[in-house]
Amino acid sequence: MFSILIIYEAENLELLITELKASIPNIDVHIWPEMENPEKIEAIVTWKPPLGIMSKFPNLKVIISLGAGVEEILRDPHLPQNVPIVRIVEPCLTSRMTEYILLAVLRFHRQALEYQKLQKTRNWKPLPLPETSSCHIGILGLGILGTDAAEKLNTLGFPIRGWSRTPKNIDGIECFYGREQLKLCLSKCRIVVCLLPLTPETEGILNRETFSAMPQESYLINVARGQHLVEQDLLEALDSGQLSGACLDVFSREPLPESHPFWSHPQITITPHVATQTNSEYWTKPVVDAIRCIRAGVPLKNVVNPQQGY
Ligand code: NDP
Ligand code: OXD
Repeated sequence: MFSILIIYEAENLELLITELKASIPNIDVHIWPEMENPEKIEAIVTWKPPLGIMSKFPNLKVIISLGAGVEEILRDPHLPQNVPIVRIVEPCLTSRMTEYILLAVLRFHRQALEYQKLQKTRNWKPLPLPETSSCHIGILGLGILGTDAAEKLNTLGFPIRGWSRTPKNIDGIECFYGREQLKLCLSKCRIVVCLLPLTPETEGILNRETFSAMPQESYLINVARGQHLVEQDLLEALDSGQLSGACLDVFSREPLPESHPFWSHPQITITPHVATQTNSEYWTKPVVDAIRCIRAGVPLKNVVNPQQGY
């Protein structure tokens, strides 16, 4: 018997459990904190586990993250060193993220907020149409999510600049890499989308210096993590006109406190960490694949590198 422990508070885990049992022979599935013997647990399926928990399972063979971002797993100082961590990579997670980014980009590009204001005052006032071919978009993070968004935006005619840690070569995308090339990458970008993992290198990367490397009145979309953004620097950049607006899906404190100035800021659009999401229906395949690989002793896919932090 191969024992799996799910450490995640979600509704509808029943579907995942039923499908795991139907897809993999000889498994039993426990839901934290109900579990008889931690020594039996060989796989953990989780999202934001409590600190210190991973050290309790001496026979653990794999940790499967239900989130694409794994910083909440890696922050545990007692994380076992030799247990591989795999993270969810799933077509629906990717396409929903791209939908969100397209919505945020087009809302800004096609002046939706301006027209909303004009409508409120019954003002029939056509604005000059923006030129798509000269609206550069910068995508910070050219991984699974960033590459898909970059390619889809590019097919709409936007020139795309992408930034990653290591060099990349992607058809139609102008690629930059490393800290030295960040400012160069940003220098033409009227819209910047953050799709980086949260690591010690990327924390606070959306700051005053970054904003001032962008053209005046540019637009920020942060769909990665709240801790990428220096909040005060954003407020100042909006006040000074360096940025003309921001669309934020993630925040350093979630839920965003009611008293937070972002809520009522006229140039900030807020959504509650929903740029993309998956649920039980979509988790089964990646979780089953990872458990099958571990049991068969074949290489896992989408393995996290704890040293790199993603
Ligand atoms: P990937 O691991 O596939 O891609 C990460 C990208 O970031 C890679 O291109 C990597 O470079 C680049 N990168 C990492 N560190 C640096 C650095 N120091 N400097 C420059 N580039 C760097 O991640 P995903 O695309 O799957 O996901 C990205 C993030 O999106 C997640 O970590 C998560 O935080 C966030 N997310 C948000 C969601 C939401 O609903 N708001 C939902 C899902 C994810 P290289 O290619 O060279 O390795
Ligand atoms: C993720 C998220 O990382 O939902 O998957 O934020």
